[in-house]
Formats: sequence, C-alpha cells, structure tokens
Amino acid sequence: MDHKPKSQAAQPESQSRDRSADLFELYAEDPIRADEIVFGRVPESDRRGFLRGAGLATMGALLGATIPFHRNMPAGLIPEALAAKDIKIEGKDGLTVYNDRPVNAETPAHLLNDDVTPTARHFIRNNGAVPANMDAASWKLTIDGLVDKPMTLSIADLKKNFQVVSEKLVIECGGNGRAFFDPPASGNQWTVGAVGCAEWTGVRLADVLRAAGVKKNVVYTAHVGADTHLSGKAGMLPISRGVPIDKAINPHNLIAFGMNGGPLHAQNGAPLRLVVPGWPGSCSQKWLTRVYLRDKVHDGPKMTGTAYRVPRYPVAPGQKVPTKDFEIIHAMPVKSLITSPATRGTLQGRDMNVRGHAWAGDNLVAEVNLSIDFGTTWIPAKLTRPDNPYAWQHFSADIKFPQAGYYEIWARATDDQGRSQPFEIAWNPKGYLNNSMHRISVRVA
Ligand SMILES: Nc1nc2c(c(=O)[nH]1)N[C@H]1C(S)=C(S)[C@@H](COP(=O)(O)O)O[C@H]1N2
Ligand SMILES: [Mo]
Repeated sequence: MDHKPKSQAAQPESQSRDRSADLFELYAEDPIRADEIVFGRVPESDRRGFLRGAGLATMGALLGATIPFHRNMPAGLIPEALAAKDIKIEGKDGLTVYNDRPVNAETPAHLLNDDVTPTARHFIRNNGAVPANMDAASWKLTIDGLVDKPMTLSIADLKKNFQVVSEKLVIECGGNGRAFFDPPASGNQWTVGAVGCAEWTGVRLADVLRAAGVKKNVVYTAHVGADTHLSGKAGMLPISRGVPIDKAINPHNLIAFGMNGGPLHAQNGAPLRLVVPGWPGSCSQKWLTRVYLRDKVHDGPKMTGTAYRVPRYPVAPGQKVPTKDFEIIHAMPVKSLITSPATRGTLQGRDMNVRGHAWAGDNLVAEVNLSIDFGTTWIPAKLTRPDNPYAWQHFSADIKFPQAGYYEIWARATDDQGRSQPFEIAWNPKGYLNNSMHRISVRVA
C-alpha cells in the first residue's frame, strides 16, 4: 500500500469531488503535510492556521463559494460540505463519514448485510492520526512490564512461534448508538453502524503472554499503538487502554495481521492490531506496538475520567455525575441489527424476508424476535449459532403484512443470561452502551 502523501492534492486547479477525496486521504495519512498544502506553511507556534493565500483560494474553489469567516477556521478543518457521505476513503465503500481528523466513519445498516463484514465496509474509529509508517516487514511488537521474559517480536516471529488462527470477531465501539440519547451525549453521533464482524487472522494474545511469562501480581494489560496525537506532540498517546488479565487471556483475543484473507486496512490498524471481541472496541488497539502488564488497573489516555466509563448507579438525563462514581465498561450488552431490507423502502406485495445479525458481549444470543406492531406481538426469528465464539449470529424471518400502509420492524435479541434489548436505555453522560432495539420502516404498497 502506498502511504505517501498524494501529490495531486497540492494542485488547486482541480475542483472535483476527487480532489476533496485526495485531501481527505492526505489528512488521514499525513495531517501536518495536509495543513501545509491547504493552509500554507504555518509555523508550529502559529498553528491556528486560518485560511489564507493559495489555501483560501483552493478551499473556495472546492466549495464553489467564498468563506466569509475563513479567519476563524481551525487548522486542518475540512469543511463539513466536503466531509460528507460522499467523501471517499481509499478501500472503503459507502461509509458515513463524520470526521476527517481523526477519521470516524460508520457503516449504514443495509451495507452490513454480509455474514462476514468486508474490509471495505468495516467502520473506522480513530482517536489520533494514522501512523506515517505502517510497514509490515519492519513492524515490531514489544511485550513487557510484569513478565518473566520481555520480548520484541516481528510479525514474522509471531507467525513462526505461535499458532496462527482465523476467527470472525465482532468489534463494536462503546459509543455505538450514541445518536439516540436525549439530551445528546457529546462524541461521535454514531447511529447503529459502528460495529462489524470481520474475519481476523493472527495469533492468540494469550499464547504470546504465556510465552512471555505472566507474573503472579499482574492485574491489567496496557496497549500502545503507533498512531500519533492530534496535537502533533511526540510521545503523547491518543489512546491507550487495557483489560483485566482474566479477559486478556481469553483464547479469542487475537493479535491480528490479517483481515478477511488480506492485510489489515490502513484505517483499521495495519499492519498489526489487537482484537478483543465482546468488549468496547477501544480495547482493540490498532497499529499495535506494545502490550505491557501492570499490577494495577491501567490508567492510560481514555482509561480514566468519563472515557469508556459509565455511572455506577442510574442517573437522570442531563444529571452531572462526579467522575469518582464512574466505572470502566467491561462486556458490551446484547444487541441486534436489521441489515435487510434497508429502512424506508417500499414493499410490493405482503411478504418480506427480514434478516440481520445479533451479538451479546461475552455471551451467546439465545433468541431474536421481531415485531411489526410496535412491540405488541413478537415473531420468533430463525437464529444461527456463531461460527466461533464472538462471531455474529444471523437471524432471519419471513414476515407477512396484513394490509398496505406504514410499518416499523423492530428487532429484539435476548442473550443466554435472559437479558433482552430495551426499547430505550437509561441515559448516561457519555452516551455509551446504547443497545436499544433497532427499528426500520417500510411502506407496504
Ligand atoms: N491505536 C488506536 N487503536 C484504537 C483506536 C485508536 O484511536 N487508536 N480506536 C479504538 C476504538 S475507540 C475503536 S471503537 C476501535 C475501532 O476499530 P476500527 O477502526 O478498526 O473499526 O479501535 C480502537 N483501537
Ligand atoms: Mo470506540
């Protein structure tokens, strides 16, 4: 893969959508260089970088209008009118792009209909800037901290010394569903598509930790990736999370170098990442360079305060909660997604096949039921067993509508602990864990 900045992004005369796509890619790959191109060469001390000169002309040409308040535009900001759905991320298809810096993009539900999520349709959640170097041949992973034998391994070493396995594993952002909270919770306004189930190939984290020798007093892992902080400050990590050691040694956690039979997508952590399924996606460190073991709960960026944490007790919508009353999110709750048909369609006839996927954190999904009458009666769907633990289970049902009109189809999964998806979940300050039922609508002609 070529990760060098695309030089054509520097040519202001091009005014097409492609031009904005190049810009977008450039921001994802090399934000400093992109700033130089778009905003002109801005000294480090003055990186507020309002548009000027050639940069201003370029942006104006792209937008087809002048920007009266251009002096207020923060450095690196791609105008909302460009950073929209139709922005193309190389190797991705149909994602709804919310942010360009960092890149955040979710997959519309109907594009998640495949049993295994294609690489091109796996969502992206970045907290920092994608590393400049993603070279697999020279990549190194260090395992250290409270281990008997600290190790530094290449990807070739991982393949040679450990069993290579492939598993279909669900990664879901802890904030998936945030858009449905009222009052709104700050953060990416994910609807339902910050989730995917790709087939990942790699070695078991547990095998690697065992080889390093886990010391008796280990409590938690700490994960480090090569992505850089948006401030540009060297040594500042955008995110570093970990998991309790008993979760870390679950045999389904992978140190992955393969995605759907190919390499990892650059935005999904190439060339090496953790996949810790069933827990918030943030535990699955991308661009993985180091795992170290600690004798206390890890306190890296996005582990403390209100990040990936929820209040210990129910709170009223909008209530201020002291950070000491937050606890770290562990497993994700039971959830389902209707992936066919697409919402807001029209049905000719009365019969419809409805299908989708369900998953349940560390548990199995026991059943999925559908309703076409706003939850009054429920139709049991056929549900598959997962191909491996932590893989999506697929449901389908044939539905008959009694007459023409507007219908909603609701899906409700129940896990093997007897827990079901609610219609609406209790509000929490950062909008995590929203597993309320997925609804789609259809007009029956
Ligand atoms: N190094 C690194 N790893 C990371 C992140 C990140 O910003 N940097 N984001 C995390 C979050 S919050 C999520 S939800 C998942 C998303 O994985 P994906 O982008 O491959 O879908 O990656 C996690 N791993
Ligand atoms: Mo996330």
